[in-house]
Amino acid sequence: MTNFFEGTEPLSLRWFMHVDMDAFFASIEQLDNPELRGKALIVGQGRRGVVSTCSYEARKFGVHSAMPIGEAKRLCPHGIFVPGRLERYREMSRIVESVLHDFSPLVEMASVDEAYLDASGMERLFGPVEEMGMCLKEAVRRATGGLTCSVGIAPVKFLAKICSDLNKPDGLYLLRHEDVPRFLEKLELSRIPGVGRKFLAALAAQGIRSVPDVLARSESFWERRFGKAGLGLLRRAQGIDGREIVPCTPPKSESAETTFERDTRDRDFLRTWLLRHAERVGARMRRNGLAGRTVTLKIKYASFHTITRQMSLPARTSNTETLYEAGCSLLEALSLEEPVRLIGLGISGFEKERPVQLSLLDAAPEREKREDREKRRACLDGALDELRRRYGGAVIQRGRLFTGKDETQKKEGVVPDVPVRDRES
Ligand code: TTP
Ligand code: MG
Repeated sequence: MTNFFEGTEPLSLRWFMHVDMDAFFASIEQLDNPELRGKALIVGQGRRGVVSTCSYEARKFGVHSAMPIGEAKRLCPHGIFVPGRLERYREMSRIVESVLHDFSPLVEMASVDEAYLDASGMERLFGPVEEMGMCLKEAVRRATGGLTCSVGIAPVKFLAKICSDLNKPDGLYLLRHEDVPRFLEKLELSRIPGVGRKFLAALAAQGIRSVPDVLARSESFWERRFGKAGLGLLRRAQGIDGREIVPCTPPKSESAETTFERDTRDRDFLRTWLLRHAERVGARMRRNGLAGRTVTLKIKYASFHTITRQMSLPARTSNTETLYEAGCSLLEALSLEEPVRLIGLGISGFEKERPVQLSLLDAAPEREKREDREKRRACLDGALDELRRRYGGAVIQRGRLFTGKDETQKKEGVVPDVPVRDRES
């Protein structure tokens, strides 16, 4: 009988994967604007600002992150300088994150462009861990429309991170368990996390310049001389890192609320604000791939008395219009005995978005109608999100946001942009 696991790593082996996008901000700029491809591109804010990052073409001239823009201009006068679009980078980051979740249930986003995954025991799904890494790189490339990343795979977290940097860009480096001692022996101390310039100088003053030098000293030496940092270095030099993946927990609810300059009983005005909140909350949910079921209306009266009203939708949604309708029906049920000072709209009961669920309580024709409507709304939201992503939030506005009447609105009828307080959470 053949062994089922023949040819694969034993399942008990731990594998950590570190994924780091290549020249992240600059690559996104080059992806969105083909004219920038192959050019020395520097992303950084303002003439007196610093470089956020630059393309690999610019790195050849010595430009790097955190360098003053002025210096980058001196080193690379023909470079193209762009200010950067954080919102777009965050959006890409979320796309990458969602790809990573297809490869492991344990994903930790360590920053906007890097993540750790627990890749242990995935052989039956993806084949040997190296193949899983290749598959993941391809999936990231496809989902982002062409961005590359570099992957490091190792038995512990800190080694995985070091490895992802070794074959950049578009690299993959696998450090096998049996190769760890040899790898560490040759590892420069400055590559070990926690070993900065000062620590390095202090070590050099003691004649400690390599991992074997570190291992040659006793635990009590490290504790006595360098305390916690010393013991930390000794552990790393031994290849020890007990840190596990800390998965990011998605938000449990999304909401937006506004306090008005003047208290109001004008229902049209309040509905207009509900639509605005529904747009913001809906857009955030769609960006995060979430859909919720419980809609909450919050009202604070002039006396500061605050009430909330909730309703449960027949199915999870992230559609602006559906949220808005739910908010309006909750508002309709209120008598507004006092003028309103604040209105808020929230949604909870999240789950990752998936096809609309069937409900046994829903009569079939009704359900079909609702599902149809939800699909149409999702198309509209998708189109609006895309337009705003490309051309900015102000490029397109729902008609109703122009027509709500209230004396606090500007002449052209637009809801004021900056009320007293505006909050999202
Ligand atoms: P990094 O992963 O450090 O850099 P990178 O992705 O641009 O390049 P590499 O291929 O070497 O990984 O950082 C990710 C992003 O974070 C980077 O694109 C821009 C931003 N960033 C800053 O804004 N300031 C900084 O000082 C650094 C280091 C990064
Ligand atoms: Mg990077």
